[in-house]
Amino acid sequence: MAQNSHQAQEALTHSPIKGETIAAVATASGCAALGIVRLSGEQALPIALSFLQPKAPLKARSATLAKAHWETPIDEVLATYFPASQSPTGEDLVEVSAHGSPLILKRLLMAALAAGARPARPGEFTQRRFLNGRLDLTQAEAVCDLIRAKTSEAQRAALVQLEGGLSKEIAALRAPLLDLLIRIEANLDHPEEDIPSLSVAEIRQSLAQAAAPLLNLAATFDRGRRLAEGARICIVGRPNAGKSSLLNALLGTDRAIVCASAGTTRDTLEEGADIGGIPSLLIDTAGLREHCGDEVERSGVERAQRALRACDLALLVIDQSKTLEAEDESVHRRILEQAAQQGRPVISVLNKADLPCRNATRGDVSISAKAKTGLQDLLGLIGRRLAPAQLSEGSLITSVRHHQALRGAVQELEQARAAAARWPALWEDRAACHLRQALRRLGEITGEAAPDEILEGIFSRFCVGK
Ligand SMILES: Nc1nc2c(ncn2[C@@H]2O[C@H](COP(=O)(O)OP(=O)(O)OP(=O)(O)O)[C@@H](O)[C@H]2O)c(=O)[nH]1
Ligand SMILES: [Mg+2]
Repeated sequence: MAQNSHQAQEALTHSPIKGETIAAVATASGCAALGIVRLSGEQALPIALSFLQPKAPLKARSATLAKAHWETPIDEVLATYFPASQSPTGEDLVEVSAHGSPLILKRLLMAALAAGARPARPGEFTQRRFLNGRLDLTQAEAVCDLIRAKTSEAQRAALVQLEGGLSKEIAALRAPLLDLLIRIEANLDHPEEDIPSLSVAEIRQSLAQAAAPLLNLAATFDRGRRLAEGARICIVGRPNAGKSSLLNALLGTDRAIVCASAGTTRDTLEEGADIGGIPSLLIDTAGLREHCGDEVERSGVERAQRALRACDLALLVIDQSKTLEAEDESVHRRILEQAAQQGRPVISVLNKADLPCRNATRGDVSISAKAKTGLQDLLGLIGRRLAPAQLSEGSLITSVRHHQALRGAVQELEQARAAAARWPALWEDRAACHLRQALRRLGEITGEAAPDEILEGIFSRFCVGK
């Protein structure tokens, strides 16, 4: 291999230096009809032209046919040049679209690296969009969510965020806080001027009014998190009730071992599924007993209980073909009581409906996991329990980071209210301090006040080339 080829290989494996033109394959690995290599930075155009032979000069924002050549011919490609003023990254950008062969794309990338580009870090194109003010942090995060969305609902929520829906809401939440802070600071800084001062009662009321929409937005997190991460649906019940059979029936595959002997499932078993548009994680668990036979079974039961505590919805599977004993009743009661205490929905699923019914337990739905009957009713019920409200048009909080920042801002407002009550003479200083903190927490969401480690963490979640 020629020397520049070695240099390119080195650049592929060594850590990048900041502030240069970056290059990456922007399409997924593997063979495909098309593949794209992107370059962004001051030198994007000359670097691209070092390995491209276009028939005409590259025109801004239009595709030009060119031959790619580096040491030997690579491919016939389409190159599109976006000058900084019209480029998504806010700097010169060239996209080279070639046949989607991993070898072709690797050689195009190596040609770019040999000409002075450096390999892009994960998410660096989006990071440059953010740093160049083309989008704020919530929009940058939405790019990642959009790519990863597993259902149409999750995709829609990410699109609202990408279009600036969340940023607008945060701006609307900040406005009254800023207004309040300005009024308090005007009083503090210019007590001699005749600015009408706020009474303690007024400030307390204004703070409560400002906190309410913050709390409403934070409350969408439960639903938003389910959309982003998936709802955890835990299948629990007594041994042999048909839990693993239900998991298999919902997945449409023989994922879990099913056996006539009780105590087959020992460990928890998780599998992703799309349940009524909501990405879900179905969790099969060991049958619950009050007295466990051995240590493995005890661990299995503990894991089942942990999964139950951490789930969004429990499916309590009850074998309706069996006469219930005292232990069955007490385990069922405990599951229902625990879920009620924690405010988690439970669906009682009467299984084995293909067999004669031998108990009078009232369930929410009757199915046969074996004969696969009643499953549509169950799916409908799951969808309704997980998404009781109609889809709102507004933003949903889907990220833990946004939720924590919102909660933090609400806490600061509560502390400002408390300060106003506790120190009637000195409240203005303290309230102003908490208001500034609340504004900073909201600024973290959009990126105006986000520390470097938050930014690093966000962009490292991206794939290379995005
Ligand atoms: N007739 C009938 N049998 C079923 C049905 N669902 C499950 N079974 C049978 O019940 C037995 C136990 O099923 P599993 O799915 O392994 O039950 P489980 O609750 O996972 O059991 P453990 O893992 O031991 O707690 C197997 O023989 C299944 O074939 C059903 O709807 N109808
Ligand atoms: Mg099982």
